[in-house]
Amino acid sequence: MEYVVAAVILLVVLVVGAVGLVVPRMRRKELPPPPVPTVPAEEELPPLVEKAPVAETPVTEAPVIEAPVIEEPPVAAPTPVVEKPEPTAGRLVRLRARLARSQSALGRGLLTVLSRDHLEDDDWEEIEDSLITADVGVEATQVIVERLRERVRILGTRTVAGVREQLTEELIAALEPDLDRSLHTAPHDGRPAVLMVVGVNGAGKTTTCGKIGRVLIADGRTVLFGAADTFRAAATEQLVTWGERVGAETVRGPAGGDPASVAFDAVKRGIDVGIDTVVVDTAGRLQNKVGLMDELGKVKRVVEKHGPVDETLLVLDATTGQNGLEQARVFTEVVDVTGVVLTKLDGTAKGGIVIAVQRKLGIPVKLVGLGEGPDDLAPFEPAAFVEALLGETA
Ligand SMILES: Nc1nc2c(ncn2[C@@H]2O[C@H](COP(=O)(O)OP(=O)(O)OP(=O)(O)O)[C@@H](O)[C@H]2O)c(=O)[nH]1
Ligand SMILES: [Mg+2]
Repeated sequence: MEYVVAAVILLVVLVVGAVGLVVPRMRRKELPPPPVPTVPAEEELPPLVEKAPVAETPVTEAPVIEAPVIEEPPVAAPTPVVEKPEPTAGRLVRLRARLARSQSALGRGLLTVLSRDHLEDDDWEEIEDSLITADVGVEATQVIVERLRERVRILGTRTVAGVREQLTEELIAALEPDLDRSLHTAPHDGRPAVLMVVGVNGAGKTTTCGKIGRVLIADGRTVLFGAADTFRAAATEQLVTWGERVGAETVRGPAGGDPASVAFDAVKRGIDVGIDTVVVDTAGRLQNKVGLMDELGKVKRVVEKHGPVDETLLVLDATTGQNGLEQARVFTEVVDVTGVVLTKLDGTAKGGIVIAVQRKLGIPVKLVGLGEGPDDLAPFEPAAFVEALLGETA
């Protein structure tokens, strides 16, 4: 019995011992796998951290950085709204160069004739033709050529340079250099100067209002536009756009409204705000439409309830030549025109129209338009103009 008990105890000890050896081994076998994936996982973390926040985020953010760049223009847009005009000094030189180019036909024609040794009757006729072709007008041409012939005869001028000099003098004389070409734009009697701009459709009235405003503002004046062209909605927008460009407020009325009341309101606003110069744009009117012309007269009368209009500028398209003159005359009968703005001289080789306009209307050409650009407006100077007209004969 004792042997049996001893054998059982021994067996139990052996079994427990065996289990104790096997189980830990099994546990060790099972355990290693978990730590293996865990450790490498932890080891891989750093690369993930590097990739995600440091390397990849900036790449993802790049377009985000670009976005504000795209959004910036609207923020920057208001800045160029008021443009700075080119200096007036350099402008005249540029305009003269452009004028000289367009007038070269007249210049070349005269050069050919003037280079001949002796000027015969035929030559003088050719000079006449050149001037008439250049829109100087028959009447004015005859006067110019007659005087020139007389001077050449009396002075015995023989050289081309001599004849050219005398032709220059005659052309300048025909342009009546002593006429007052100043623009009355300065405020007076505690109220703004008032400019009215009139003329047929498409002559360049609205553009001229904008260009004048720009020059005045460059000179330190305050300007207000009155959009009294209520016939076309686009006309008002066109003037408003110019106003924004040059830094002038625009008083406008309802489309199809009464132009006279818009003009009245514009001048009233100018007085209230203390503006220096009010520029009133009007609708292009056909000279044969009596009703429209009457209305133009009304615009002026209504504005004059505030005080006299300082300048009424008639805008004429130089490319319409002699025909434009007939239309122009009707305006001078309706409103008291104080000056002519001859536009689009860059688009014609017939600069002589300046002479014809002044002669026929008896009104000084005060400004000339030489292009569509905002700075393409110049004060008219007879001597500089004739030099440019004959530029090629020098
Ligand atoms: N080449 C050239 N074009 C000009 C000049 N002045 C004006 N223009 C152009 O002529 C066209 C008509 O000008 P606007 O100022 O609208 O003429 P408008 O007299 O106000 O016309 P309406 O309002 O229709 O009567 C525009 O395309 C202008 O850019 C100029 O001196 N030279
Ligand atoms: Mg217009």
